Amino acid sequence: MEAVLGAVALLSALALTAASAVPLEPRDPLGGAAGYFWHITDLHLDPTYHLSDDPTKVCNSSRGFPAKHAGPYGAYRCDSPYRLIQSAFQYMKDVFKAGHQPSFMIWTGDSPPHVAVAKLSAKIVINIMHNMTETVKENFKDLQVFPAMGNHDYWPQDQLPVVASEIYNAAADMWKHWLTEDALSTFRKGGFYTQVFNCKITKQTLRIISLNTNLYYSPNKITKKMQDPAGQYEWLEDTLKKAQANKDKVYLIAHVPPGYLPDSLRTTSIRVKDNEKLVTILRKYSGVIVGQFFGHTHRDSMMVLLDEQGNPVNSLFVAPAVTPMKGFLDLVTNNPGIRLFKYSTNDYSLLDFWQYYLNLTEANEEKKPDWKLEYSMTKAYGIKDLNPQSLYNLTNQFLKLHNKEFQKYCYYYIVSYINIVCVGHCKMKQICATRYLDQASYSKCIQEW
Ligand SMILES: *[C@@H]1O[C@H](CO)[C@@H](O)[C@H](O)[C@H]1NC(C)=O
Ligand SMILES: *[C@@H]1O[C@H](CO)[C@@H](O)[C@H](O)[C@H]1NC(C)=O
Ligand SMILES: *[C@@H]1O[C@H](CO)[C@@H](O)[C@H](O)[C@H]1NC(C)=O
Ligand SMILES: CC(=O)N[C@H]1CO[C@H](CO)[C@@H](O)[C@@H]1O
Ligand SMILES: [Zn+2]
Ligand SMILES: [Zn+2]
Repeated sequence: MEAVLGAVALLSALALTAASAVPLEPRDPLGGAAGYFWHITDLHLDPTYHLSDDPTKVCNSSRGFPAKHAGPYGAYRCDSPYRLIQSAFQYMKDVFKAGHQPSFMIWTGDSPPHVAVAKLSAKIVINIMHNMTETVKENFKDLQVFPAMGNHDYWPQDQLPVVASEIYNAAADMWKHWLTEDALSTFRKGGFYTQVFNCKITKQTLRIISLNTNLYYSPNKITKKMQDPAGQYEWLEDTLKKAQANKDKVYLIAHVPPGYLPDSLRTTSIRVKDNEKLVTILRKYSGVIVGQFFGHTHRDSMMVLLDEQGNPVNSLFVAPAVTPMKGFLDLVTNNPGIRLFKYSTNDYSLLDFWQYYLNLTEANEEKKPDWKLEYSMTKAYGIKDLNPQSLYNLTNQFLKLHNKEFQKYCYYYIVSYINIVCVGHCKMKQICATRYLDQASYSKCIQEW
């Protein structure tokens, strides 16, 4: 984040106000050709959050740093107060008040707060995951939810194991409500599963694959020397092969994304060797995978996977966090965000998404959580859908000097937290990360910039 921080400046020329956006009108006839699903991620509840005259005492997640401008809905230096999460869920229900319902929700992990390992325990982590699960269930009674494990959904954090464990078991019990016995059986052993989404509108089968990419995350010491932790690669290939044979369509969901981080140079989110392996599998089965959804970075970004010939074959989306905090040392953070996808009921291809957000500063000032539409992907960027070719063409636009779409992309990257100027190395890192997911093509992009 340092480089972006260095380039922080106000862009007065840029008219990027949320007021110009048209909110989703739930009363609009859907025409029968589209369905909707929510994507929420990185809730990071901090149960210690409370208003205090001493800004260092507002929340344990600020780690003793002052949480300035703390208010009832949170602070940029703290993880989420319960009230913030409730306000997000309330807004999500309001969007669909008029009758239409979303088909399902994907939830890509990280419920506990960013606090020192010693301040948590397996019991506390399970309690917080249970609290978040119950809160989702209470708010969305009949909604099918597909969760994925995050690196914080474990204790000690990041150390997700390759065998049955107390926490996998506890999560499986909590999520019984949503997942089948088959799904739970692989989940209990390795934190991953696959399950079909039963849709009454279409004969096309949608298969969800919830991958435990925390097994490939570099801070995970258990899996460091393993070729195929928990046999997940073999299982993934096998699952994709069967989906291909059955002509299923697949949505892949996971917490930690593949590819390169858009704000640090030459840094993959998962280990380099695992990134290479995963990208190879994703390319091989790009014909069955129609969407990929991740969290973890807390930022709003997209990637388009290219095949070996450089053709765009898959669209990947990283949704921003509900928590406004990234790490206690990160000064540029993000506003809280939630995302609604629109898909075609014919083939589950992605038509659009609406990114909603809470201006936390404003919410605290007004003491009212006024969640709003931040942008719609197709309208903001002038593209016709979210297919790989559309996203690839958009990244071509980004390359141009002073490109307006790219300036929006950088603003939305941190959920309209602050206007940033992203040029030079900042732009290079962002662009190379959007379209080059493997080491060779990414290095080439950096070298030739
Ligand atoms: C979750 O925790 C909050 C406090 O952080 C509490 O108010 C709420 O009742 C809890 N909900 C459940 C379902 O446990
Ligand atoms: C958020 O609210 C603050 C305070 O009202 C305001 O200064 C800022 O411009 C708002 N940001 C956005 C993106 O609307
Ligand atoms: C992408 O750009 C190419 C070349 O400009 C154009 O022919 C094609 O129609 C565009 N495709 C989409 C989906 O925007
Ligand atoms: C702000 C806050 O609630 N801080 C708590 C952090 O955790 C310790 C215990 O480890 C509590 O004593 C503090 O009150
Ligand atoms: Zn997180
Ligand atoms: Zn994470």
